[in-house]
Amino acid sequence: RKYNVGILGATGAVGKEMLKVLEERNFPVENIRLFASSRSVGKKMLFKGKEYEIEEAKKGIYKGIDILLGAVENEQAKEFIPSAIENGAIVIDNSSAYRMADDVPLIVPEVNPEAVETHKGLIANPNCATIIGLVAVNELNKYSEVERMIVSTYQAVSGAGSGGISELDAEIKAIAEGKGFAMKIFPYQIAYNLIPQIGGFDEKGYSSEEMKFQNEGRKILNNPKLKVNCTCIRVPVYRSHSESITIEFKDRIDAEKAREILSKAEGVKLVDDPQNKKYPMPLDTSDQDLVYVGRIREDISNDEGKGLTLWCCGDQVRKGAATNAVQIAELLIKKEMI
Ligand code: 11C
Repeated sequence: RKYNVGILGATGAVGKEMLKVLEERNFPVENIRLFASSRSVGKKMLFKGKEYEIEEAKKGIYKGIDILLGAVENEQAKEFIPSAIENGAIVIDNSSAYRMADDVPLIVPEVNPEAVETHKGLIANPNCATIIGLVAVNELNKYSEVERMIVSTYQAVSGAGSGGISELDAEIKAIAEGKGFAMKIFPYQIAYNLIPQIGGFDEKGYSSEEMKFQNEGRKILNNPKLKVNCTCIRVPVYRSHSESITIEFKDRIDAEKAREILSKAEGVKLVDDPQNKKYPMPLDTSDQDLVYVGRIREDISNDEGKGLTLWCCGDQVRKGAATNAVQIAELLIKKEMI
């Protein structure tokens, strides 16, 4: 059987990648419909060599769509998704609008595929840094429960959409030419800089992006006691997010055991031979789906031998967003839920 698929926000960085991933993975598509804002109406996008015209996203026009992949901001997600569900579509939404709702499963297919069985028309795709970090720790968590994580993220400009990529490019060019430039997406110059802010800050001084790792991590790992202290940094890298993660486990674990586990973990590529300069780097993980994990070492500040530190990188646009969403759609088919 083939399916009628829609992409809401088809012209953005994630929407474009969703179309590419559907084609690459040979997803059983009967027909595809592409939705975007009125600005893009009439433009065309290619899918398997055929041109498809972009339609304006509106309420009430989703009849006949089996699966709608959402790649719009929260505001548009809230405006259009209820209507798509009413029209009979199963929606897989990449925004954060519904992630923490009780009746909406939040899924990383390598981690909690069973959660898909509880869906009521809407499934949420987690935050990109959370997906990448959880793919890295998932199998270790099965060996011994993760109790606490200290995470620092190094997030690519693509996390802010295609505008983030063009802003970095424009700044590098303007600086090389000795010209001035204006910031639109980021609050400060991102070229040759780091910005320790992604999202707004709460009363304790944590940014919204930083709290997603704990909140979404608790839901995905089904561990309401999980503690995560996260610092999120925007870095001048195009599209792979990187993370330094120090993990505190329930039981003792050593680096060798962790390497053995991660060498077989789904969705992971172990790249861990620092003596020979082999470790994950964001350029190496861009434009593919695996999360690379390396620099695995015992946490020398954990006297009980229950701590590990690792470094991981993953393509934010793909595994952190588009691929994860398409994998959820594949899960629906595999489980005969559509
Ligand atoms: C960023 N991770 O890098 C953000 C963008 O929760 O899906 C995605 C925010 C989210 O800016």
